[in-house]
Amino acid sequence: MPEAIGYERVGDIVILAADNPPVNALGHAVRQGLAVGLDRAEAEGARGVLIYGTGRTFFAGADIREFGKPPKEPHLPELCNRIEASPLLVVSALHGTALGGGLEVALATHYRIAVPQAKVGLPEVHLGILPGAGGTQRLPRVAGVEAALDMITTGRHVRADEALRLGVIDRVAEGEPREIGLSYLRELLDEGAPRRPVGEMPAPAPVDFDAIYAAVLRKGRGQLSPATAVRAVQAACEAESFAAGLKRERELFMELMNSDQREGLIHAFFADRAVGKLPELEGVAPRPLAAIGVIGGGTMGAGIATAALLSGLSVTMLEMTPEAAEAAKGRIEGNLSGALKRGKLTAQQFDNLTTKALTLAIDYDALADADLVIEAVFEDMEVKKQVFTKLDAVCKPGAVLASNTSYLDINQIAAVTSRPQDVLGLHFFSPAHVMKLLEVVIADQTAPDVAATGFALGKRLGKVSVRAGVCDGFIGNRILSVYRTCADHMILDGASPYQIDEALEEFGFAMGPFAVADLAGLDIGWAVRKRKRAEGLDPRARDSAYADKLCEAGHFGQKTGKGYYDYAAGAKARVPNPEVLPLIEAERAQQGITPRAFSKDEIVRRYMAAMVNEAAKVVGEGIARRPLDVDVTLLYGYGFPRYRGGPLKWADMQGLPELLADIKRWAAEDAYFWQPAPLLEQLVAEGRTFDDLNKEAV
Ligand code: TC6
Repeated sequence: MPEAIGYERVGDIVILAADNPPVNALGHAVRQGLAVGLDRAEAEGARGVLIYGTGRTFFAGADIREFGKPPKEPHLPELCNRIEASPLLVVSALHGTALGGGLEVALATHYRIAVPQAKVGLPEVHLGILPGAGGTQRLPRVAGVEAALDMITTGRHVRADEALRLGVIDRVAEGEPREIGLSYLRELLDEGAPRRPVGEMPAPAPVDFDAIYAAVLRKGRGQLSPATAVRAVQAACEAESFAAGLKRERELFMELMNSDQREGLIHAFFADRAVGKLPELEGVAPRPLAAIGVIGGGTMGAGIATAALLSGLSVTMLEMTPEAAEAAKGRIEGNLSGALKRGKLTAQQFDNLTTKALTLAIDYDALADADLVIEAVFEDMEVKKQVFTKLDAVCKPGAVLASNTSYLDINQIAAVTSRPQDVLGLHFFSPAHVMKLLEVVIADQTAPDVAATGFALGKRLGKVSVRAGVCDGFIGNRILSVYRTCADHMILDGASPYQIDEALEEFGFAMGPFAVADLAGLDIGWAVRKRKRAEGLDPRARDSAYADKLCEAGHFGQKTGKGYYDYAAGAKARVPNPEVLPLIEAERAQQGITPRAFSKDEIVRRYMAAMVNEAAKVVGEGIARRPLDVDVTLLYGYGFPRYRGGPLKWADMQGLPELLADIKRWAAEDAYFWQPAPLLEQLVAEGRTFDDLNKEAV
């Protein structure tokens, strides 16, 4: 008997206990252990079998690391059918997270009991697949089509009380899974309860699956797995038998299993977990964090303060005047009232956060006791230097001093203090209490425990933290500025902002770059352009002034009601602003450019090649440690479609030689912009991929 499943006999009951840390994934040894255990229980004349998991959870799903490798028997669907067909009474006892294949095993048992804290779900769609071990056939039979479609297409985790209401489980009880499972099974045996195979239950009545399929497909913005799962649930209702439904589920599952989207989503799953693992910080304890200071209460500072308050930190908000401090408090209250409305905060908690945990101040001395201070003041080096000089004078020894700058050189900022080892960048994304990404920017002299404190803060705030090195724009904004420039070049050469947005939204971006610019505020890009021109542009760089003219006319995007789009009818009903194309045409005429047509395919290819090429430079220079750090940055901060895995995973799947060939071809038109990244050239020459680099770095 493989060790992954323990076999224990208690009277006429056999207990099969999974022991496969950390999450009892249903890998080969576990599946085999369950099958062998069941055979033995039947051969030894037991009357009932209890399945549960030791450690922190019931089975959290199939072992994702086995995907893409040759499958080994017993396969999970057959195992589920085997469990269901057992002549013994089989019960599962759930705790932790019974997810994916884990819930499918539970649905194959005849009765299910769970502890109140347990959660169940079929999150396979987030991995680009669908529940392929009978979940799409069994769940609608126990919970009804509507609930099954909701759980399967959203992948959401359902708490035990709701699962009980929906009929997914049969009972909720306090206690250890082994004990509650045993007493439930004993009770069922004593009362002579029958086996209850879900596969023998009647098929549910069909609904309008075509309409649901279309709605789910639209909502998924190109992601196929949720919509394909609808077709599998349809088979539960319409196939001529349970077995025929299972067969259809299998076919649809295999279609998804062999898709690029599955590869992209599973890459994203592991990249999420790898990004915070930094060998250089292993074993380094972060500094204590209880009270933080935030300087500047604009949108960004208020968002950071909100996130910190929600995580239980006390916050001192420093502003220039009492009026500005009150305005900052108003912004924080506005942010928190969202959590209040959604029921995430009680009125009492809201009051505590805004009165007790938040302190307003206009004097730097108020920051004397802060463990960590984040400045979110105006994006100007001189202003930042003044702030850090003052912080150096008042903050206690060992306090971490952080800048939320999105572009500026943290080394220069650190140099004005007497303690550069305590300084780092913490680059949040707006709105900071909502956006998941945090770039932890490590400067030349940042001490390891200061870096560890940056990551600890990110974890506490529920962020996905990525380590970045110092350069103009760090990982995300540096890459953004290059692909945005590529979009600007396409506009000069003949594409329209609307065509570009449409092509990229079809590719899967949440919003196209021009819609994003309108949302962020066109004044931001304007300020960056002015700064770069003041620093001196390379004479070979193409520049254009049409976007400046839009700003000069007072059009800053959504906040002024007009930008690339006109928002008179609301943010969602964006319509092209008629002033934009004439400005572009005038610019082309002035630069002597004859516009040409761009296909959507060319737009995507150029935009993505610019992104990948700069990303390769960012990795090659060590600004990002691994390609996966870039992928995670773009996924969480820049609306990159998760089902494509991130730009460098996408590049691997496209083929690096083809991408490099495109870049070299375009270099003939603009050798300055299209300079191939040395790392990309190296990988192509060696026949390797970005993912090879990820694997070597782990
Ligand atoms: C499926 O079931 C398909 C069935 C059909 C078949 C026909 N496999 O997230 P954490 C690892 S699809 C392998 O940090 P948490 C994870 O990589 C599956 N490994 O912990 C990490 O490893 P590391 C459906 C897995 O407490 C460690 O476990 N199920 C798997 O924050 C700890 O993970 C899902 O999609 C796995 N299935 O969250 C559930 N799961 O330490 C996916 C985790 O080496 N998992 N690992 O980095 C989760 O959502 C979460 O892991 C969690 C625990 C909620 C279970």
